[in-house]
Amino acid sequence: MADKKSSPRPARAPRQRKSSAASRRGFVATSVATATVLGGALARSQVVTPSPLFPVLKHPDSPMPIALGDLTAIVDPLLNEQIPRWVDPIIFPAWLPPMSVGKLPAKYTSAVGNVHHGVAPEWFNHPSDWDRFPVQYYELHQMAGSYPFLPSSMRIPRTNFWGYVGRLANGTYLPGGLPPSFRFRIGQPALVRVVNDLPEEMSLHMHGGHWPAHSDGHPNFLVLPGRARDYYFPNIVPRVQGGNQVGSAFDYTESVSNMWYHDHAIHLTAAHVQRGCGGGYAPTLDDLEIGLIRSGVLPGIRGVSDVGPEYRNPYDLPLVIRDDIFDVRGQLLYDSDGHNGYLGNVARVNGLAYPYMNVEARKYRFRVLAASNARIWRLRLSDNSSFLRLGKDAWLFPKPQETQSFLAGPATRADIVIDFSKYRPGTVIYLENILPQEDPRGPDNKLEDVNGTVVSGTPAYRHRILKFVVGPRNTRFPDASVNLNSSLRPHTPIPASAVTARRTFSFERKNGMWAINGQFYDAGLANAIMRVDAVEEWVLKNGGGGWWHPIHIHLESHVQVANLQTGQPIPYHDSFKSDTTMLGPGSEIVIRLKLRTFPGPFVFHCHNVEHEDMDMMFQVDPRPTVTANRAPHQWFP
Ligand SMILES: [Cu+2]
Repeated sequence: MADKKSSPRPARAPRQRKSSAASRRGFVATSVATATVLGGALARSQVVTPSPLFPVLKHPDSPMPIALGDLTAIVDPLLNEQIPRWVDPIIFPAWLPPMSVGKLPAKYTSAVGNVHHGVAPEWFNHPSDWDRFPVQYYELHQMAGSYPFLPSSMRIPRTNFWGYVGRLANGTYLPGGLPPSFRFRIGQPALVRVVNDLPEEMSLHMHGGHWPAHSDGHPNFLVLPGRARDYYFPNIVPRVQGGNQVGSAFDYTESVSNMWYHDHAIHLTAAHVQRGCGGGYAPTLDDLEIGLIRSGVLPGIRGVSDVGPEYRNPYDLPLVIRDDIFDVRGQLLYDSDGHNGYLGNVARVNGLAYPYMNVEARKYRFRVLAASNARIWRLRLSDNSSFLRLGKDAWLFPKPQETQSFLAGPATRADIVIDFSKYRPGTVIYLENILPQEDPRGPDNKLEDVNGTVVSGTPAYRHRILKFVVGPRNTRFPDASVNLNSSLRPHTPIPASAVTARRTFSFERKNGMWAINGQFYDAGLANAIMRVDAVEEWVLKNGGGGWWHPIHIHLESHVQVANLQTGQPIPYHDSFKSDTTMLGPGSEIVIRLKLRTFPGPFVFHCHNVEHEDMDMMFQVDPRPTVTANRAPHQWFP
């Protein structure tokens, strides 16, 4: 631990930047706010006694351990036009195999729960029908590394980052610059031992999941430096009737397809996500979705793209999109913009700036994740052709939607299928963003004007982020059959008659910070208390100022049922299950949700992570019995 403890130098005032280019562009290298955040966190971390169980580790892709937070040498940012395009092929996250299945890994140093932060009580006490398949055991480390994220032709130093590294059964670590990809199966529990090899407190949120409160990445249920927490992911769906009675039917309309993971540490989420602790990808399969792949409806290789250790699906791939600022040394720069939101000037797809991808002339499924801190994207193909959208956030739609574009704010997922078979080999197509945004407040549009499926005319703003080069199709594997008539995941609406309470949450600016109903986040206060299994209707209201707020609710999916601002029907792609609902200026959207299975506390918050950190976040606390106590009814430090 000695090298790690001594390496982060105390933050000091940044040097005056030499060039005026940076300030002209408006994405300034650093700020007092940044220095305060980093300095405070480092100071706190120094009093933590590291556990002897988990010595600091060297990232497998790094020449040496690296400490970030070095603000002693501030240099100019790279301008967007200094980044060459389409130099390197796209990379994809490596799939992390479990260290063992059904038995404790030989390389675990202690039994489940026998780590500093323990394990969820549900690990020891849950209904027997949760476990259809044996437990998959993993170990995930949060550590510093470096990787060549900028185009190789720039001959620039590798970019330092903080990220996630998976451990393998033999005790070695999975190399690579991207967070490894978990692949979960509904009915198969996972136990992920998360070890913090970084000098700040961390919290891991598996976004889109239905988890015990201990394992949900609550911002105060941390993994302290040198410590570990056993995250228990039961990978179950809630029951149709609620409750936890063995044999009571599961609600498979709630099965998730697209989860992702990122940091959620109190007041540090934005800085951690920007350094690389975000954008981890966790596709999840249930019997229905496995059936769609096996029968050739969804892209895959029959007999191979199935569950099991050999799983491989070259036609079903993640595209994790974010925007960042790099300096002329190739290092990430961070500016929270006074906690308004970090906007980058360089688009990255799966970590790389402006990569290209060779595709076959066939259908590809892309699970697109907007993993930006604050940027809102509207993505389309450069020829404005239509493609299919299969789902939003974690869930598949009942049937695909034909679309020419989709809106994706922070944390939004769009599950899409692009059919490249209509192009001749050699054709070049780009994925491009057509939504300009210069201000963290949001785009200069109404939400309704940019959330449509049709793009008419030529957009004034076109930022190409990924180049597709179409090649011939490998005829060994048949193309997928998915089309507008394909049945995907059934959806059962929540009837108005089931609603037992209605609440209004207004997301607003207050004293230069971010509040809900006039209150800042308070870990000691449960802001919404109800019985487990309650069905509620919430009005999510934009409190004004032209700000956009993507609102993320933990624990359960929610469904948009009315738009009180426009009175218009909810568009198809927002009509089913979501975990994040976008509020544009003036938005007032009614959602319904059932809060099943797990007692709280859970959080809900704006997913502009700078807003979340300061302090637009509330706690929802479903309880076995409603009590008058306003403090969260359980707590897991
Ligand atoms: Cu916000």
